[in-house]
Amino acid sequence: MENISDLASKITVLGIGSSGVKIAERLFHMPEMLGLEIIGMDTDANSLGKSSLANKTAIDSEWRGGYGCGGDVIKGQRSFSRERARIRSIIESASLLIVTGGLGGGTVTGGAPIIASEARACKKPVIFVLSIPFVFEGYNKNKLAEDGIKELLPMADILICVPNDLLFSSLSADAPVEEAFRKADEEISRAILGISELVRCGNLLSTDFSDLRSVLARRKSTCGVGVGLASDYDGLNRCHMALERVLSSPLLGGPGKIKNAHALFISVTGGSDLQIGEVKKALESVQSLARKNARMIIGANTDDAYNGKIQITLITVNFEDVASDDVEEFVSEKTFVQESAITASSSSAPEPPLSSEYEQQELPLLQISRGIFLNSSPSMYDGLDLDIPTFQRLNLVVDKGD
Ligand SMILES: Nc1nc2c(ncn2[C@@H]2O[C@H](COP(=O)(O)OP(=O)(O)OP(=O)(O)O)[C@@H](O)[C@H]2O)c(=O)[nH]1
Ligand SMILES: [Mg+2]
Repeated sequence: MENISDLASKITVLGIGSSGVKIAERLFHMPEMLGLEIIGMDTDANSLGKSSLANKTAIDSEWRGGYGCGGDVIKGQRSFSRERARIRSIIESASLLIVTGGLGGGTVTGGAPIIASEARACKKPVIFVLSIPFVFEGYNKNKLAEDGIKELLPMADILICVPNDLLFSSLSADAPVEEAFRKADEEISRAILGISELVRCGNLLSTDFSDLRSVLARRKSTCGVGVGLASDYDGLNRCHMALERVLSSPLLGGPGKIKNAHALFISVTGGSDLQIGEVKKALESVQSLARKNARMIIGANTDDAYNGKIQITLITVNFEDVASDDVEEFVSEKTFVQESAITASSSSAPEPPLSSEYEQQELPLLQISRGIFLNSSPSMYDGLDLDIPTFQRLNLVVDKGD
């Protein structure tokens, strides 16, 4: 693989286990998925049969009889081991493989490490986007998931683990379990779409392939992902809205993840109406929240499937082998970063004043969240969004009386 366009030439998304097939199905029906090869693979013939995926394949049906693994990881491992040749041919025909599913059951937890080892043998990059069970699913499922992560971490190029419990931040307490899983399908499939956008054509701003390769090559802990999609219906400030949604994306785990990341993948995708100013604002805003020496791998695309929309995807990566002085440098910097703040430009951010113990500190007025109005249509009047507090809308500076 020589460059980023080779990596993007055939992106295959492989949904494994009953959960992975559901996520793959959700992705399959998204209008923006064009160009992705989507395959569902499960030991459970019954659940596979119900899927509307065009490309689905029962695995190890001869031995398992199409009954699934019943939560037994060893059975999952054996099933995938018996099908190594088939898995290898999927990997070999892909330029980049994205594997998805929910850890905690037998098929996904047992099968994922086999896919990782085959991808290693083929020297093909593989990204895992896997969910961690809800705590209410019980200790055993969570323990299986934890063991699965330990096994996968040294083998996966990128392992994005999505704790399902994070979804509670965007679910009401009385939501049925089915709705919780539907939400998981939606968030994870959108994240996969965003990841694939990062390595796609990059017709506006091409991802630096050597940077991407060096990040993939390093040992990492699990990664976080945030996706924000906004459309013209969100009003004039759709870029700002998409940024807000990235930061409050349940799968990111809070803006603190950006501050702590050693490397960040950011992709901005829009239709032919995407403005360069929007791309600039998105990139600078994320940059202003990150540590100064964080590696930024950025890409921007236009695609007609996104006409009238803008999608920002952010992946946070933490390296395991970072020297302690690197971390200290960051700790001293982060004191001055506002939690959840989006500033228009990192370069225009004021330097924190050196102050004595008794001097009044600057008021923390950087936060420009729309708060509870985040998901509602803006109240526009005369071209102004009235849900944005007046002092921010008019860019007022508070007089400290100096
Ligand atoms: N996103 C999503 N996750 C699900 C869904 N159903 C279950 N899960 C999650 O995925 C985990 C694994 O469940 P399954 O995918 O059904 O298990 P499996 O890998 O097929 O394993 P076996 O059924 O033992 O063969 C569960 O513990 C849940 O956390 C779903 O419909 N969507
Ligand atoms: Mg199953």
